[in-house]
Amino acid sequence: MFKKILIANRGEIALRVIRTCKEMGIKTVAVYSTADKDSLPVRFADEAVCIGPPSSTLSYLNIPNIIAAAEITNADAIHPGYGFLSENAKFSRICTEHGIKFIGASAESIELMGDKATAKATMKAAKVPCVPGSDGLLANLTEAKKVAKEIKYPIMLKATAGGGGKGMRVVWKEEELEGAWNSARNEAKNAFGNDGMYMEKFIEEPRHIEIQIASDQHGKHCHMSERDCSIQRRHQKLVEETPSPFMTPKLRKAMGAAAIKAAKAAKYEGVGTVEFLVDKNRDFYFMEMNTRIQVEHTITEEVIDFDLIREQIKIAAGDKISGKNYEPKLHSIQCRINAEDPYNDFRPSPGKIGEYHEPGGHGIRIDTHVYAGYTISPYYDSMVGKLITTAQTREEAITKMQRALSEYIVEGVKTTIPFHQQLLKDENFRKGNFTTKFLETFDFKS
Ligand code: MV4
Repeated sequence: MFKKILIANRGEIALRVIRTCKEMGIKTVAVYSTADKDSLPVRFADEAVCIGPPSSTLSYLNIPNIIAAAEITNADAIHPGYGFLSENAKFSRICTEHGIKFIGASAESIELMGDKATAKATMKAAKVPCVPGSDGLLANLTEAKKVAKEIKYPIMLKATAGGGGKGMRVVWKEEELEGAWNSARNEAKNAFGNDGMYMEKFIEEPRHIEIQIASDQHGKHCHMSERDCSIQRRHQKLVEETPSPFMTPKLRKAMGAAAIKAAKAAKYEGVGTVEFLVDKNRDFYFMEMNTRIQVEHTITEEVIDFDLIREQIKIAAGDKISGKNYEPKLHSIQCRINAEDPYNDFRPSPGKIGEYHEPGGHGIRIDTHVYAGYTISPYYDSMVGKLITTAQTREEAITKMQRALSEYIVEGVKTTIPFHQQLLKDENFRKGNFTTKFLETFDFKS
């Protein structure tokens, strides 16, 4: 097992990793920017190294400084958390070259899954269900027209370097194709320096359901049930839950098996997530594979009673997994509490937290790095904390969430708490009747 892990991240996930390391008897090194010198990860880690000024590019994305911090502290592994360098193939490779274990995917898996057209071709070859569309990249507009005619409109153009909705266009009829083709390619070129495009049939009103998997270094894989992440706004998840209210035992079995096929095809090692689109007929299609621990891993931990960070560290150290799959035993919901103004287009609301009180009691978990007097910096994401409730049934988990939200006091910054309170009262949400389009029409009142 590792003796010392450096956490190349900040905020709640850095704290989350430190907590598990402490329980495993592993020493920890926090790295921090000058903006985070008073943070809890810095306080609770065994050692802390400043890696630069507030700007992420100069600190949490600064590979030479992070590697230097690992070398001077003698860390034998690096945990990248989510975001920042967690899906950076170059960083994974540099860690390996320095004899430091990267607690995440290999550079090869990251590269393979990072290029969406290649990822999809790999999945199709492995017989993972994929949305009908072009075979790999489209050579030109003429080919795009031809493929669209074959699969029929509406179609979606997608940037191969994309993700998060950038370089993506829905096209309803041929007259609109040329304009969409040009603007999507431009956007992709500017955002990623890569304008490769592929095409898919547009799935109308899908659900976003993802499967948590784990794969060890010895060829064993398992799935750990699903998370429904359909409640998103501009590709930002706001609420996640497991089980999905749309799930059936038959669908879970099929999606779990497909996720394991995907992990095998990617020669995956570590914990990861296979994202699917699920249509109204419960047909499902591979969307993307995330080669990192995700923000919403928490709800999976609650329903299968399992520490996913511990699993991640054990797998990285070479431990074997049993290969048995996990079934959700409870229902868990996570509300992301962000320092954003839900009444003002969710505009970030950084600043100093005044009074602060967390809800508590049975079935409530809060993963946060904030405290009374803490300043939420404008340099990083505006998460205040993740509020998670777990109960026997969905109804009880929702009721518990409403009770918890009513006790959560965060003064000094605007938060998404009032948004969650209204959402949880919505009849369709309560019935589990929602798709990824839900928030487009959700009538949030000030
Ligand atoms: C789609 C789709 C419909 N049909 N692909 C959005 C982000 C990117 N990873 C893929 N996305 C989508 N791909 C086909 N063929 C709809 C979306 C989509 C979406 C997916 C999941 C969660 C929220 C979404 C919001 C808008 C569009």
